[in-house]
Amino acid sequence: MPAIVIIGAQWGDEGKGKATDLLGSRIDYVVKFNGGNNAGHTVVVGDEKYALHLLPSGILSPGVIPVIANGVVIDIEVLFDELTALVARGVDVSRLLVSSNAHVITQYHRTLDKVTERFLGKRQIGTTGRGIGPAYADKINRVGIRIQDLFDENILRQKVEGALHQKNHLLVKIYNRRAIQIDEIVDDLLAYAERLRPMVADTSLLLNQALDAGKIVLFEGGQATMLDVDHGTYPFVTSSNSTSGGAATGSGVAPNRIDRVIGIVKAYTTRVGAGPFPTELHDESGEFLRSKGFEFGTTTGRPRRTGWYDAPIARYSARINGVTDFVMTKLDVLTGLSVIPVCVAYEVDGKRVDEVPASQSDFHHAKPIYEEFPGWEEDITGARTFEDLPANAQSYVLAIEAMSGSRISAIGVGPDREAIIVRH
Ligand code: 2SA
Ligand code: GDP
Ligand code: MG
Repeated sequence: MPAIVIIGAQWGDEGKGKATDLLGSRIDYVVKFNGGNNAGHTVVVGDEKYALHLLPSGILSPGVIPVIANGVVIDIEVLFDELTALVARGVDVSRLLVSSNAHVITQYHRTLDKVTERFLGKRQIGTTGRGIGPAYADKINRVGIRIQDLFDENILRQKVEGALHQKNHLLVKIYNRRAIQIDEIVDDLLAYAERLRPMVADTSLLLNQALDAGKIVLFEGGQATMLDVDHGTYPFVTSSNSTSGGAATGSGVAPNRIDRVIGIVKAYTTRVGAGPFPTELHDESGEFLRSKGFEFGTTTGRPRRTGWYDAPIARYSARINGVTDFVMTKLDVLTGLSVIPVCVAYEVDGKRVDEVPASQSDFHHAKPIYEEFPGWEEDITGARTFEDLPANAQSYVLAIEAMSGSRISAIGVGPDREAIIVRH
């Protein structure tokens, strides 16, 4: 199984780090293929807790080569801040590779992200404000700046000029802001060039050569399926392909080289930012999940919206991503509930709908149809085999597995690294 993709199967923050940990020492490369510093992955190593945003989690494992591939948008200032903070904690960051084709997030992308949100008013997406959308918009609009442009001052200046031409008009005339100076941006970017140069590589070539040599490559998805720009709840999505297909386009490794797709699901559901969320709870059960699951954004600290498990979404994810295995996290958070509802289908305009509706308006007013499962009181954080779980917890997992379209091959029962049950 040389190429493995890990993706979030809901709206993110499923705990992807746990699955990465499970694969552990067998991994040679960990590749970030989409998104940027909007991501927030909490990784616990021994007694140390790290919150990673732009860097792939492989940066924390001594034997692993971490790669930021072409599909990522890079805020270079953030990149160096994250690297410096890790170095201060004794982490060796010298193995990091960065694709020369990755795009750059600059000051004007961050500004545009914030002003666009402000002007959307009630229709806000609730972005992380990191400049992600505007940087991808420039990429698609062919006025983006790539990492390789930093090594040719003439080209860089021309590209920044091209990128700012329309934006300055917009900023000054529409948003009532000051124009951004070309020199300021060019100087900022050039100041990073020499420090960046040793990390920059043709990462697609290197990854393909690594696979040819039998190495194991793990693709680590940022955000999640329902936030994918094509397959998520558009426009309430991020601006990249966070589904498994994004691993191929975002890295230059062909789809037929990918052997396994691991979908991560939480035992319930959370979402950060605006957009439809059929099983969302606005009562004390929602508060229970938020406080017990510590559901606050890793990047922005925002409280996450919480709700019950949604089986049609898991099935949708299994289908879109080609999930070969699910890892379910945070089963322990449900301990203490007397009944646990699971959404098995929706009601749309008085009719039962078994799959995620293709029409966004239908999804916006889809009402969940619940099946209720009995809960358990026992502490399950010490369970290490499926049989260690109370009977009701076992039934909950088996019922969800039957509805979700793929096998649940591991179950997270606590935040600790070793708090996991692997099913054989
Ligand atoms: P953006 O900034 O353009 O990508 O925002 C667009 C939508 O995507 C959502 N989004 C996320 N959802 C969950 N987790 C994310 N990462 C952080 C975390 C979030 C945080 O791990 O906790 O700290 O707030 C993430 N990144 C983007 C975002 O909420 C918008 O709905
Ligand atoms: P990611 O965005 O998918 O990488 O997830 P985040 O790091 O944003 O959020 C997941 C959080 O859940 C982290 O704080 C993890 O330490 C925590 N976590 C992961 N698995 C479990 C689990 O099985 N039980 C509990 N209680 N917490 C977990
Ligand atoms: Mg996260």
